[in-house]
Amino acid sequence: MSKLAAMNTPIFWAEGHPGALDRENWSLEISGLCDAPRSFSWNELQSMPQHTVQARLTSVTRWSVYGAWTGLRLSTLLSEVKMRSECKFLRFWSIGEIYDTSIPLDIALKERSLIAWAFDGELLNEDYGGPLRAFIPYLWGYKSAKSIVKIELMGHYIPGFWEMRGYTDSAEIEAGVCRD
Ligand SMILES: Nc1nc2c(c(=O)[nH]1)N[C@H]1C(S)=C(S)[C@@H](COP(=O)(O)O)O[C@H]1N2
Ligand SMILES: [Mo]
Repeated sequence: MSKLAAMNTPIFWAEGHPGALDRENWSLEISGLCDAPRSFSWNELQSMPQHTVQARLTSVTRWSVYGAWTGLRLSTLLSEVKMRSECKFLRFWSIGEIYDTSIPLDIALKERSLIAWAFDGELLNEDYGGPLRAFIPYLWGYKSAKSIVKIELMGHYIPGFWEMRGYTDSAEIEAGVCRD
């Protein structure tokens, strides 16, 4: 059992569970407002400077999970693709391209905003957004899109899957009871 499963972390897949995913052949495309759009293979991402951050994923449904998340800073990827100054939002797309969500650039550039692939030293499986997921601990969990295949760099905001169904666009975490 994975550590996240052992902690009874709920598994959210609003668009349906994607089934088994191929980590070694995964790639992440970055396109939109940048001068060097490209795809990154799993191996390329693994060879870039990694960070591990202690942080909490907090769902609007009030459960949360705290631990060590490992991956790449979004700022590293944005400089690789030569982001243009017109870029103001990042739009994450999950596998199947049904689930999307967008965050402001200033939050993406914070030091604990990651494209994550491990929790407490264990690679993420498909239940918890492996091979790669957004991990944005500053905002409600619905901004942390799972199993992402694409990041679009945008000049304006577009509401995503949950935002169109009533969750706030800003996803600012409000104080209240949390269940770990
Ligand atoms: N593709 C996809 N990503 C998603 C979701 C989803 O339904 N589909 N749910 C979001 C929500 S609401 C939360 S709280 C977290 C939950 O992460 P977990 O399922 O790994 O616990 O993932 C987010 N990312
Ligand atoms: Mo959530």
